[in-house]
Amino acid sequence: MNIPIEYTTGPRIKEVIITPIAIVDPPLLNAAGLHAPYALRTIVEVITDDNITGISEIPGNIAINEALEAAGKLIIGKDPFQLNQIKKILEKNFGKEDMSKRGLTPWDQRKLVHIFSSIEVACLDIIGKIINRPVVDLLGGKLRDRVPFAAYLFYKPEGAGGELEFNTDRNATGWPKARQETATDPQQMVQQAIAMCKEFGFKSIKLKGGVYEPQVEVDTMLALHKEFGPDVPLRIDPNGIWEVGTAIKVGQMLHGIIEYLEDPVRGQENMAIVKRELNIPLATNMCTTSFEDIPNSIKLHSEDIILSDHHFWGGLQSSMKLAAICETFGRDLSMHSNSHLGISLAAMVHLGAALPNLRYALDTHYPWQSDEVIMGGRIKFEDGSVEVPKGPGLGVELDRNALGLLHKNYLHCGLTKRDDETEMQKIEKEWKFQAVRW
Ligand code: GKR
Ligand code: MG
Repeated sequence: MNIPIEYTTGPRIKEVIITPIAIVDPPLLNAAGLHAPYALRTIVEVITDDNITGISEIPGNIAINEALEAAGKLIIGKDPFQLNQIKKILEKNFGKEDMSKRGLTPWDQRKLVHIFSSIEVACLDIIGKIINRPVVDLLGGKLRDRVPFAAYLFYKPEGAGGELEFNTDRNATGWPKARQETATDPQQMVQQAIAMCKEFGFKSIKLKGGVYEPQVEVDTMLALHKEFGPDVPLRIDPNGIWEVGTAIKVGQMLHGIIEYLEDPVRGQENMAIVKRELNIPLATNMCTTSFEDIPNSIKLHSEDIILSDHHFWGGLQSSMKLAAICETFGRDLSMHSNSHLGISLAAMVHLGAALPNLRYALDTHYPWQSDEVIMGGRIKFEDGSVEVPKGPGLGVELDRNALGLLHKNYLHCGLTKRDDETEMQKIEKEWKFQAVRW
């Protein structure tokens, strides 16, 4: 008989606290429009009856936060070690989430994956603190001490985000200066890349495309290649906005200078067609985005690299499960990102350190942010990589003062979800999001 074990001793979850925050975000352009002056995140604290607090961070969205409030109530009294049981409880109450709920945006809009990710990461933080081990040890242990990231370039108008939207600090130098400058043509993008790589030491570069006519973006890639040479791997991600024919032409023009092409088109079928025509690895965080998508991905060979994201794949342990699938079927695994702070970064680093194969540097938006919500301030990058935090659990602690201020930002900014189309219409009235544009 299948009787779940109920341990009579050990910690129980007594409280779940959900705090929405708004962090300053520059006006970055992408296929869906423009980033708002603030990016929303949600900080989750899970507290046990013996007062151990586990923390996590997920993308902010009022509908997800409301569902998370309800989820928090369901897990009161549960043992934080029993993650399988917690998952079942959540699945039972929220039902299976149809993939259509992901939406057409570059980011994932499903609720359950975010909810489970936030609770799982916070519980792993608790478990790590109880057994005095870093989270990476709960994922099978560390295979590297440092995790490499890539420079993530964005076309953008002038501005650094926040209250001073589109204002600039005239005294800024180095990366803080480049971060606020206009970058809309190939030479300006090269300058952005030079400043970002100098500050963070990145050794590979990603361009967020899907903003301009494909030829402009190809010219940007060629200019980056000319500046950085063959030893700096390049990638471009138009978030599925190209037609199949366009993607094939762009791929041919960039052949030999890119390490992979990310989501050139929408859908696994189209990705498979593009893949057959080009001898370039394809990566995705848009067409194979859940375990349900795996069988078809394997059947069609829609991509070579899955860009996982623990916020969207249901947590760190699920991401390890995905890593095993990738290893079995000869796929690579790397990581996707959205605007984020140090709790998410710490979780990504623990996961990155445990992944069996890590051929490609991970994505991160972190250089674009200036706020932080953890003690000790911003996490340091050296030579483009981040050291695995050494303390127990995630190895980062909440800075309550910063949390309070960032929550105030949330209350003042009036944003409740990410809506890049509306932001874009503030500078180009007629602009409309198109899932496929060129
Ligand atoms: O921040 O504008 C952005 C990106 O477009 C982001 O939303 C994507 O989800 O970085 C992401 C990606 O790789 O597709
Ligand atoms: Mg992408």
